[in-house]
Amino acid sequence: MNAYEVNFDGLVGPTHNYGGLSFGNVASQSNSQSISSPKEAARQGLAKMKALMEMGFQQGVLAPQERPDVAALRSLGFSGSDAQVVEKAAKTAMPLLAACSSASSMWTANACTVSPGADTADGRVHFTAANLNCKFHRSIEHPTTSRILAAMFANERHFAHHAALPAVSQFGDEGAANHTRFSKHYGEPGVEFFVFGRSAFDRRFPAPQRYPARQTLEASQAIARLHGLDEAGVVYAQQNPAVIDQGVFHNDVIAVGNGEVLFHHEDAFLDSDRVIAELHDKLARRGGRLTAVRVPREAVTVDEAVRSYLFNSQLLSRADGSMLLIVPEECRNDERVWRYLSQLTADDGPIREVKVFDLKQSMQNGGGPACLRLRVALRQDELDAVNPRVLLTPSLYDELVAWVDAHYRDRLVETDLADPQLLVECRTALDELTRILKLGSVYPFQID
Ligand code: SUG
Repeated sequence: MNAYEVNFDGLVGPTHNYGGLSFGNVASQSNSQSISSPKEAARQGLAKMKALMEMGFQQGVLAPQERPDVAALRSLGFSGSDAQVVEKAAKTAMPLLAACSSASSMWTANACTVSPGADTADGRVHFTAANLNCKFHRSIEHPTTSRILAAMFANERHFAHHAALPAVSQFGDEGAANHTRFSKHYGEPGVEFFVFGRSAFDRRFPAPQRYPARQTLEASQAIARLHGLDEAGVVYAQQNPAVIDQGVFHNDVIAVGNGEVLFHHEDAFLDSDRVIAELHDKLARRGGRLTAVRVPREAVTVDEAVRSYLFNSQLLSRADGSMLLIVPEECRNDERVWRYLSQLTADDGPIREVKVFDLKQSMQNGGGPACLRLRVALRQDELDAVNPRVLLTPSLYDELVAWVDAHYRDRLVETDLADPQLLVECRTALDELTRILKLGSVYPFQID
């Protein structure tokens, strides 16, 4: 049976703004309070989705969240009508309103961790929503994420959904941004690679000194258990704490893998040789042959990787077996990174082509091409069980662009978040979106 990797890209929400909310994410901090354009951001994301669809890849779309999150503000003690809640928060606690207004769910690589049916004990595709509990503005995403995923993957025979792990730092979980799956074919058993930043209980693992390590070993292990993964097909690796301290807040900022290929910086992992050897052995036992494309620091420094987001690229398998790398424009603007990429595709390796996309609106908050998508490997029968309205077609693309143009603002700054009209605009837009994508009632304003 045919099997595919389907990329579900986050549709950027109407409140996209630069709140400077993510300590440890260099772009988020350095663009704090810049003027954003929600309309442009959403259009840039949709343009990438359309381009991939036109290249013949399976492309889906994941809906944004209701923001400002009035329920979260109420849980923090703001009261009155919804407009009053927003108004009071703006007056007395602007940072809280900014956090509750973030459009951060656009980075769907952090929505959940997915294990394909070929890897799990019960043969179903398993999803665990990420608790994202390292940052308040992201920790409020998972309840709605779970409802949206359940509306997209609604067939219990094929799909199993798990609630987010306990929301404490010991189980800090950032979803697929720290999870990679290797396999010879998407429909066959593969190797799931979990990269963690620290251990909650085992002091032998060194922690970063400057910036937080968001993912714990214990969270990754819990997900492997929940998904029913066989140890023979699981590899754990510690991210190098030194690179976290240089701004690599997720593994997907320093490595990307797909099929039988791992594209990584030489400083990405602690004990790198052992990690690559274990991946190689376990994949070989699954009938695959790992190719590790290791980028030396002489060619690209960690700092250059963080600035250009070279590794936050999408590594896609083409029909002829070769691979295509989708990179952000920032890679072309960096002379050394671009030179490296030109050399990479000229060599005889697996990556044959590079395509560049303008994702500046998302990039300025530290979200590149790979952050914007959630990968789900599906066999044909599983793909047939997905809510068909969330799979991109030329007509859905047109509908979504028209929807963005009708509802999104061209420009947003922090003081606009205090405008109660913004809340009304967002709810009107999302209500219409749930009809376009046939999601049912997934937002708090539709349920409560
Ligand atoms: O969690 N930025 C996100 C970026 C997530 C990128 N995702 C992956 N690497 N997979 C984060 O740090 C910034 C929001 C702000 O500052 O307004 C933010 O949340």
